[in-house]
Amino acid sequence: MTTSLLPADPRPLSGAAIKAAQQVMPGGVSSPVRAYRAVGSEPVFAARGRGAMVVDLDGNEYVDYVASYGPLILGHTPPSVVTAIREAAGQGTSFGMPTTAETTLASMIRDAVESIDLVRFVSSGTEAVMSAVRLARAATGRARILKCVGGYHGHCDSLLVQAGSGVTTLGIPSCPGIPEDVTNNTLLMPYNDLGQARRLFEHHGPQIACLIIEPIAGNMGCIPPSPSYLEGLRSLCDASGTVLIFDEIMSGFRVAYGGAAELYHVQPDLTCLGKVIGGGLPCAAYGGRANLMRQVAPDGPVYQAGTLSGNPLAMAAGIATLEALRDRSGYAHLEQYSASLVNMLQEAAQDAQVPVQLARVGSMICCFFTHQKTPVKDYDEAVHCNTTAYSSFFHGMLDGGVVLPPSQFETWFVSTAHDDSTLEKTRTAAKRAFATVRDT
Ligand code: KE4
Repeated sequence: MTTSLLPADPRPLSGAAIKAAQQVMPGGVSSPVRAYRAVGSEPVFAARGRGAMVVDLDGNEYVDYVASYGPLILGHTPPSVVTAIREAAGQGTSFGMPTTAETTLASMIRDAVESIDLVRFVSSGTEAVMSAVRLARAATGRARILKCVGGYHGHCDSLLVQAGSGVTTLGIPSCPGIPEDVTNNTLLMPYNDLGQARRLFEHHGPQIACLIIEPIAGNMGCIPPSPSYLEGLRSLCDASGTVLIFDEIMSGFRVAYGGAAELYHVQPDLTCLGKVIGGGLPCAAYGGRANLMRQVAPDGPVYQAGTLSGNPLAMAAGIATLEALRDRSGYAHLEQYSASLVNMLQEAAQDAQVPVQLARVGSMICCFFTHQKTPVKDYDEAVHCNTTAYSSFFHGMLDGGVVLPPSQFETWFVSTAHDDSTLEKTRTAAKRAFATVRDT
C-alpha cells in the first residue's frame, strides 16, 4: 500500500464545513475577515471555547489570541458570564419594553468613563458609530466628518472610506455601492500626524462636525498614539467647535477600565463602545455629555432606534463582564502577560533573524513583519509590511496550536484566562513559526 507523502490534513471537518457554508453565504462567513483570504487558506471552524483555549471542529486545540476580535477579555465561557446569560434567558430573551438591566449597565459605563453622562445602547459597533456621527452633525449643524486613513469604524457608508495614499484628501468610496455624494463630506488624514491635522482644521475647521478616531489604532495592526497627539487633536476640536469622537469599541474597558481616555487623560465629547461591554453578545453603545446626548430621541430630535438594543441577555453578559473587571485587578494580569508575550516574541524573532516591529498597548498587540527600525506609526508604514511573512507566521503558529487573527492588519488580544501554560505553548509555537518565516 502506498503512503501519501503529503501531511494529513489536520482540519478535514473545517474543510468540509467551509464548502457547505459557501453554498449558502458569501464566502461562507458572516464577516469577511473570518474567511482567511489574507492568509491564503480555508478558515478554521470553531466548535467550542474555554478560558484561553478554542477547539476546532476536528478537535484541534489552540491558544486563542483572536478573542472574537476583542470582546472576550475574560476568555471563553467565563462561568460568571455564562451563568448570567443562562439566568437572563430563563426570564425572557427580549421584551420591547425597558428593563432595569439596561439602567445597571449604563450606570456602570457612566461610572467608568469620565466623559460619559448618558448612554444609548445599540447592537453593533457600526450602529454606535453611525449614530454618534449623526448626533455630532445635528449638534453642530455641519456636514463634514474627519477620520484617519486606516481607521476602521464599522461599515457605515460615510466611514467606509480610505484614500489610496496616506495624505489628506476628500473621501473616495473604497467599495462599490457608496455614492460619491455620501463620501464627499468625509475628510481623511494620516494617523499620528498632528501637523496634517492642523492644516486640515485651518482649511476646513468651521465645516467639520466631528473628528472620529480610534485613540489606539487597532485596525491597521495595533498602533499607539504618538506622545501628545490626542491632546493636540482635543485642542484643534475645541478651537473649531468640532465634536471629538473616540471610537473605543476595541480599546474601551480593554486597555483600562476607563479605556484609552483614562490611559491618555484626554476626554472626548462622544465615545463609541462595543465588544467588551457585551461580554461576547451583540452589544455596543455611544455616550457623552448630557448636552449632546439629550438631543437623541425621544428627548431630542436626533432619531436612532433598534429592536434589540439593550437586549436583556447582552446586558446580563455585559454586567457580569464589567463586574469582573471593576476592581481593576485583572488589568495587572493582562499587563504582565502581554508584556511577557511581546518580550518572548521579540526574542524568538531575533533568534530566527526575522525583522519585526512589535507594538503593544495593554492587552492589544501586533507583530509587524517589517525591516523598518522604528515602530510602525501609521497606515502607510503598516501597509508596507511583509504580509507574506505574516501569512507564513500565522500558519506556523496555527500548526503549533496557536490561533492569531488571519491578517497583518488586525490586533491580537490577551484575556485574563491566559496564563504561564499558554505562554509556554505560544513560545514553543513561535520559535518554530519564526523559523518557517526565515526559510521562506
Ligand atoms: P462591529 O460593527 O463589527 O460590531 O464594530 C465595528 C468596529 C468599530 N470600531 C472599531 C474600532 C472596530 O474595531 C470595529 C470592528 N472591529 C473588527 C476587527 N477589526 C471586527 C471584526 C470583523 O469585522 O469581523
